[in-house]
Amino acid sequence: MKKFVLPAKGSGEPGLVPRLLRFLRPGEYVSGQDLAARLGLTRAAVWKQIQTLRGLGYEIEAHPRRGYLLLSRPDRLYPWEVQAGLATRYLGRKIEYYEELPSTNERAKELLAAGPEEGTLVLAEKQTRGRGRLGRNWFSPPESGIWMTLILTPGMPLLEMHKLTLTAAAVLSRAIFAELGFRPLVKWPNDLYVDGKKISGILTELAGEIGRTEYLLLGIGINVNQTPADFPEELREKAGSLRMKLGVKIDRPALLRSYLRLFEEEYNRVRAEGFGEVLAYCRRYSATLGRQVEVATGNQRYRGKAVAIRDDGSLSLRLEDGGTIDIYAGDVLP
Ligand code: BT5
Repeated sequence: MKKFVLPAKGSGEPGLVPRLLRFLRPGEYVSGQDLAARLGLTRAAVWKQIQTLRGLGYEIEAHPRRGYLLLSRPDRLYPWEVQAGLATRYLGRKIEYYEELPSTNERAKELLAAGPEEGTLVLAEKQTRGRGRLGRNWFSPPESGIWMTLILTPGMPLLEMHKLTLTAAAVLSRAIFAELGFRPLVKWPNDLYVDGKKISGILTELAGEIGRTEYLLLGIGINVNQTPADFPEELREKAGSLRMKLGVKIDRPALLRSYLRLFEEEYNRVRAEGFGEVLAYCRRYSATLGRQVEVATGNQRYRGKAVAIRDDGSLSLRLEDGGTIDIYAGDVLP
């Protein structure tokens, strides 16, 4: 398990990496001497750090007279890449980053014993046992998606926690619109769809004791840069990615930053004022409302028309016998 936790400012490795990167710009040579002076290192130590950066996938030209030139950045969600220009107060201020994990939600659970700060983010380039709801699998190939878990302490009653799933979904749709210019639809209660294909799923888990929910683990999977061929046969018809919609490769750290910023804002608002705005969004950009659907909840199945998302976030179905039922958690079957 290869891991980087972004350490306190400037201490040891990879603490120097983000500092060094601040001085390396594409199209501009920086001399080793300059870097050494700015970082308070010897030139030999700078060279060593440059080698570390190269090992992390940064392409850097070393010219004997002119110095160093950053040629390209790797397509990675390194904490310092995500945090460069991150405009949040507490979300993503602490990041646990892994090349590979069984599941970011599982890792987040392990961290709970140490009492993590609210907003701690667990990120993995690849998951080997990514989880969906109810024991289903979440396909999480390397370096193409955003597989993450946010650790939150919402201090909300247990029965209201499902609101945060909707909040997470609505805000992700907004962030994608802000960054990429198209708006995925929210499929109640936890998915985003683009052109009829699922591009994101959310797995919310609670941890704590009865009557006192301490932590909410918000696990979010976003298909960002997959091509159709990257999906296994059984998902090819139903899964999509943002790149498949846009036709170009997408900057994952930028999208993640935008999401964290918008989510922090909305999460603060939901806690202070309620989730009226989220509801309005989910109703307006719904993949579910107005459709004949079948919903599985517990071991029951209901068929009917999805007529409303109620103020408490439940989905209201008008059943075939004319009655209505409000559902708080379930699966809308295709
Ligand atoms: C979800 O479950 O949609 C929640 C997925 C949450 C994944 C994140 S990734 C980071 C964090 N760590 C984890 O271990 N999990 C969370 P559900 O509604 O049960 O949907 C699961 C179903 O979606 C599967 O049975 C497949 O049919 C389909 N599926 C699996 N992988 C997919 C993918 N990458 N894209 C689209 N659909 C997928």
